[in-house]
Amino acid sequence: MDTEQGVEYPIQGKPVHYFKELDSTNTTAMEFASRGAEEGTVIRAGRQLRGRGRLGRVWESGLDAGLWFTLILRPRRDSWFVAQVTLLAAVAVAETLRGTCGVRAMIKWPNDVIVDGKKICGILSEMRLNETGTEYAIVGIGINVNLAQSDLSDELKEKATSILIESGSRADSDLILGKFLESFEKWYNLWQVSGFSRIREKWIEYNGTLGRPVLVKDDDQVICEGLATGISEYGSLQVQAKDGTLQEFDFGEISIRF
Ligand code: BT5
Repeated sequence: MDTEQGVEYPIQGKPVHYFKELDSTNTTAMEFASRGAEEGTVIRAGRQLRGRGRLGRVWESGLDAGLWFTLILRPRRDSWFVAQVTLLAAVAVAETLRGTCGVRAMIKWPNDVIVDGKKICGILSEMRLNETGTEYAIVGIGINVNLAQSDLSDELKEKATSILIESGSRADSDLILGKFLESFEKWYNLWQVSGFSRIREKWIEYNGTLGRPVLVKDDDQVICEGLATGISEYGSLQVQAKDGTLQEFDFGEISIRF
């Protein structure tokens, strides 16, 4: 995959646009991408006034103590496969937190990275299609870096954590971003050239989902209760339902609750 010039789809070394404050790095990244920003461009904010999760949920990021950023991609693969970028990004975040911060990060399907059941990172991917396929995809990532327990809202106190809380020491967000981009570039190149299978293997190694009882929800309605048993070749979650059937769920707007 490496060429003499470097990797085929370079992600590192591209512009990182830093803003002290934004509504949402995903919104600004979409504006940059629509105006032609190159693949690998990063939009980063010190804090976000309207950080977004999925389904219009709020992502708390009003403090300058996290790493809130969005990466712009121009994938060559069929748009059908682009949803896999969320799983790929989760693998790169888990690898980075383990390797750089000594935090035992696990992946909760599809878009969370957790430590001992508490969320340390959330991922929100969005894409724009055109007549020929994917015009661009953006991957928004929020990592709680130096948030103290007292920085968390009452709603999050029991269900969120940070690198500071887990490791007991402050971490360097610039270093984490650099290591993430290095890891992401490696997995992204593999994915573009040879598909999802190696990422799936790594996802399984880092996952904190399989073997656990899950409630699968679609738009806050529970649609299945059972045991998470596997992840398909495509990346969907396989669940052994209580009624004995084996069911598969695509990323869509599905979330699971342990
Ligand atoms: C996500 O949504 O987890 C995706 C979060 C993506 C955030 C990044 S930050 C940079 C970029 N710009 C944006 O505007 N967004 C992206 P979801 O799976 O829907 O989870 C949302 C839920 O996570 C909320 O309802 C809370 O329960 C919880 N939550 C909110 N803020 C959190 C935080 N800082 N840490 C941990 N959990 C949080």
